[in-house]
Amino acid sequence: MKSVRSLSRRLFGSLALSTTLGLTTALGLIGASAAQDTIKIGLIVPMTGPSASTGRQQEAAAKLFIQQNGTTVAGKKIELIVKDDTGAPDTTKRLAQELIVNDKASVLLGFGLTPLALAVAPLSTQAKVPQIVTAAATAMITEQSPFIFRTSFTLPQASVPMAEWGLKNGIKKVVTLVSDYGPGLDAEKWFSDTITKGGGTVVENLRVPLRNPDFAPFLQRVKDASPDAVFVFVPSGFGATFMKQFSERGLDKSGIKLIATGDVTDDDLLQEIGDVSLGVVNTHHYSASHNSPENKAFVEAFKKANNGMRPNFMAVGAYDGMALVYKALEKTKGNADGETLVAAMKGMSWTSVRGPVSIDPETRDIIQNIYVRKVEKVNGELYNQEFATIEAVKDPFKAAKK
Ligand code: VNL
Repeated sequence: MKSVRSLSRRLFGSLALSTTLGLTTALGLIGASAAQDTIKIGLIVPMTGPSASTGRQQEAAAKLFIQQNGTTVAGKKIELIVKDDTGAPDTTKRLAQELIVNDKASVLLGFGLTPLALAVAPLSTQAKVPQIVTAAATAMITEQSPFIFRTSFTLPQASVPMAEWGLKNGIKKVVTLVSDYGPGLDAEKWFSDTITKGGGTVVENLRVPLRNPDFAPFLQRVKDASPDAVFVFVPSGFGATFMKQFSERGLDKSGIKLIATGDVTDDDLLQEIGDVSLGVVNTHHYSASHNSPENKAFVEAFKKANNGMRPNFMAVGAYDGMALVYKALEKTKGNADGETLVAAMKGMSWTSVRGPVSIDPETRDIIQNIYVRKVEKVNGELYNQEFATIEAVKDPFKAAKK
């Protein structure tokens, strides 16, 4: 636990975790959930604050999944309990405790930002309750508890293919610009290392505070360095602010190419970002315009149920998190005991709306395609149009340790 706390401090300076020792006894008394007739699933996400769009998307997707797949699995009734942690780790932790101890939830889903996922890791270990991270994407999260699984993605998974594309497309001199916390540092490291190994140079690594970011001074430094490209990561919900300042500073007309992870050109914000995003090449695991029958049906149903809202990668993370729980319960014949569910979830594979996915049995992280996309207009609307696929990508951070 000590290492989780120090890592979390390092990743998110000011927000420290408090100890959970007092809870150990209470959690030790739990374990009756296997015999329950109703299986409770807790979804903890930010529904307010700067990451509210993540909560909105994830709640809508989890509800759509239940609407489409029914409220009964293997003879057990499913109850979804949604909680708003406002993006504050202490709140996430308190809500997780309440869901585990009072509601006897069998599984927890959600975790909109890395520090929120880390705050719950010691609880999932102690209570032996599976914690499915459907949003946060710092690579090391899944290492913090043997009960953590992930259906979102990792930043190394998305950033290495972006660097490889750059190297093949004449990008030699780059500046990176990332939000200064876990996923940003992952994006910076894996993109920079790949570019450098391939013979390119990284002239500056710029880190922008996560909270209330002012990109202007950093964009000036990008301009002054005049690289071939600037590689950017900001979390879901922050892309519009970044792109606005990018064009206000004239970077879109500077000849410096903008490349990014798909978090920046998030489907949820792309229309709002507008034409300044046209032509931006980026890498990610999901686009609302992914061309498959499963995705077409998903996007249509999601929009219909949510006043036309377009699903983004956060929606898909939660939709697949629910799919993982349902599939595991089918396999265990409705047994929701934590260790039984963990065993069932390892190695699970299915056809997601993003393409084929599986859960790596060793790391409990998702293995999935990463797509190279370019922002284009399709019937008057902006989309990340996929034009190349890197198949079955494992998280490079864990693969490198072997
Ligand atoms: C994280 C990573 C959050 C990627 C994001 O959006 C994202 C995280 C809220 O790990 O905190 O797009």
